[in-house]
Formats: sequence, structure tokens, C-alpha cells
Amino acid sequence: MNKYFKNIPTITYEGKKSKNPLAFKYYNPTEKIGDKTMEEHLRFSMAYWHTLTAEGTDPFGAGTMLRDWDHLENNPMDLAKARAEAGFELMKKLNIPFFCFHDADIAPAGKDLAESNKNLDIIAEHIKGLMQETGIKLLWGTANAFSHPRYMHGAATSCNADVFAYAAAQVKKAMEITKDLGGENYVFWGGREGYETLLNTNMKLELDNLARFLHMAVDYAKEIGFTGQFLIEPKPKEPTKHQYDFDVATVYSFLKAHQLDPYFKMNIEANHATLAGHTFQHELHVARIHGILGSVDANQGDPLLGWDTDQFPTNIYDTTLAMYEILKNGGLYKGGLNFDAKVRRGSFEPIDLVYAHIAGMDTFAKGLKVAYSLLESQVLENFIEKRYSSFDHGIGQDIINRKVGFKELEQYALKHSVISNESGRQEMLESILNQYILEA
Ligand code: XUL
Ligand code: CO
Repeated sequence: MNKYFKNIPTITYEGKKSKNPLAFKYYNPTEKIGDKTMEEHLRFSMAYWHTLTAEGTDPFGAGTMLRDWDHLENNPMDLAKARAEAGFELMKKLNIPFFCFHDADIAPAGKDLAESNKNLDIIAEHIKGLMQETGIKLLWGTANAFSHPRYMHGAATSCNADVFAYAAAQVKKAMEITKDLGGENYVFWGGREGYETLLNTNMKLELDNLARFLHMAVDYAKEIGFTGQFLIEPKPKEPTKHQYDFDVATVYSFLKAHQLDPYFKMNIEANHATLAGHTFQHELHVARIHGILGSVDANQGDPLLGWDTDQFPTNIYDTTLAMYEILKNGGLYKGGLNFDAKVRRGSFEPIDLVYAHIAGMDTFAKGLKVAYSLLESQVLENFIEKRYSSFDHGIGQDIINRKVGFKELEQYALKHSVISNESGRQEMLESILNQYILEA
């Protein structure tokens, strides 16, 4: 496998003193961090769409990317096969153990659904061969039910029942392929499941239909014996003004309200979290405390642009706090860290894809190391435990055990109306965090 990234060697770990841009400085796959290797902790995945199909277009201009498979443009099936081969060569050279795809990324659409499905079968078979040859596995599959014009009003939340049916057929096929390729998860990102204006929207029907759609998916997974984890990927806006899967808390209450909560976990994307006005850590934390942290789309946004820029993660502060939540979750289990990230329009050469993944992998590896030592020290845990210690005894314990109600609490407050509080020590804790980042 040395055809599409010819001048790129296999990327190895050289340690933090290395000045070689084509080497890992922190990601050392076999290094043990606690009882797992870095590779087992991080479970990196390449996103097929950004890495293999994105052309570098933006709303102001044409594509810029130079790719060695471009000349196959007029033969879509050959192009799809070449892209798959290029993808596996790149993953192999970067030591990335997983990949993720949408149906539309891997195979061209046919003239109708039947032909599209046939194309998918042919390319999936090709990918299966590459998986066997390389040992690279499928983290998750999904269906692109948002790009085609038929999805202009949404898919499962479209006002048009024919569109609902088409989306169901597409997801059915994508689930079958994911199962066939041994996918460990299946993702639902509500591409256009939302609205532009309430003036033309029956929100109640749309939400109920979304629940119906997800129940049908659960039923079908049982029917075909797909045991992968179902994941929902929250996002507050883009492409619609309001996306129904706004954030983790919104999705969680939607799942509960529709008795879907036993079947779904969250795929949390950093840039979606910030679009929702949250930090990446906040979304991971909310998912963790509810036991629904499933997988991660590892990227970052740009606070000055404010839209879903899908950049490669290079912010050590964010990856540290992300890995801290993931470690506290006991890991990602079937999930992984999928680079839902694209190189910038100006980074148009194939080698930029290599630099980008090295940057993301090293940044998460460093974050893992810092988070592990932070957790090992228990410095935050001890502080938090002490901060809430008033609930360990006395009236606090009675509140926890629901031994008291408003009347008893009033009696208590009447006797204890002079209250003393303690400092939250935010700045001290922030400087401790910085110290761990600098030391690890
Ligand atoms: C879009 C996005 C998607 C999902 C998969 O913002 O993140 O690529 O990850 O459909
Ligand atoms: Co994503």
C-alpha cells in the first residue's frame, strides 16, 4: 500500500524531543497509561468524508484540494474504489485503527434507490477486503439523509411522508452495511431534522415522527441481529436554524419522553458543543453523569468564526478536560475518537492530511497523559468532595435521605440563619490544572 501517499513514510513515535514533523511526539500506541495502552484508550478513527471526499469548497469558492484520485472523476465507481484504497493506505501509515463513513461517502448515488444500493454493496465488498488486509476496523456507519435535495425539509422530520419512507430505506441499508462490516456503533446525526420557521412547522408531529423513526431503527436492529451501539450526535444549529437534537440534555429528555433511552448513547462533537453555547467538557460531563457517553467526534471550532469549522483538535486544554471526562467514564467502550475534522482550504496538499492527523493524535495523547495524572492525584476529586461535605452528615444527610421536608427545613433555618460559606478557589484550581498540563 504505497500509491496515493507515496512520499509519506509510516509515522512512528519519536518522543517529545523530536523535531521531525512526520513523527508522533506524544502518541505512543503501545505505551501503558494505567492498565490500558494509549491505543486502547484513544481508539482513533478517520472520518471518510472530510479526509477522502472533501474538496475544500466553502460558500465563497470552488474546491482547492489536490488528490491523486481526482483523475477518476468521470468514472464514479473507480473513483470510489481508489478513495477507499487511499484511505486505508493513509490509516495504515498513521496507525489509525478505525474509520467512520456515511453511505454517500463510500459509493456514488445511482439513478434510483435500487442502483444506489447496488453500488453500496460493490464498494462495501471492496472495503471489506481492505479491512481484512489491514486489520483496520469500522467504528461506525451512518446514512447521509441531508445532502440530496429530497431532504430539503428534513428526513424523519420532513412534512412529506415519501421522504420519511426514503430516509427509512436509506438508513436500513446503511445499518445492514455497518453490520456486515462489523461496525461497533451506528450514528444518527439529524442532518436537517429541525426547522427554519415555526410559521410552517408542526413541531409536535415532527418530533413524534422522529421518535417513530428511531423506534423503527431499534426494531430493525433486533430483527437483523445488529448488536452495535446506537448513537445520537447532538448539534444545535446548522444546517437548520434550530436542530431538534440541540444538545445532550435536550436529546436525553427526548429519548426519555419517547421510551428510547435504553437504546441510545451520545456521540459528542466538540464543535457542536461550542455551537450550543457549551464547552466540550460540559457535553461530555452531562452525558457521563447520565451513563450515555458513547463516542466522540474529535475536532474543534474557531471562537472568532462561530460556525462548524470542523478543525483538527490542537487545543491541549480542551483535550485534557475531554480525556478527564472519558477516563472518569471508564473509557469509551465501543466508542472512539473520530476525527470529524477537515484540513483548511489552504492546506490543499495530501501531506497536510498527514500533518493534521498527527496534530490531532498527539494533542489527544498529551491530553490523556495529563488527565491520567490529574485523576491519579485526585486533586480535583478531593477538593470537590470536601466542597460538598455538608451533605455527608447532619441536615445535609437528612436532605439526601429525604428525611426532611420544607417544614423541618424551615425549623432548621430558623435556628441556623447565620450562614458561613467557603471559597470555590476557581483560580487556584485553574493554576493546578495548568501545572499538570506543563508537567505531563
Ligand atoms: C455534521 C457532522 C456529521 C456527523 C455524521 O456537523 O458532524 O458529519 O458526524 O453525520
Ligand atoms: Co460529527
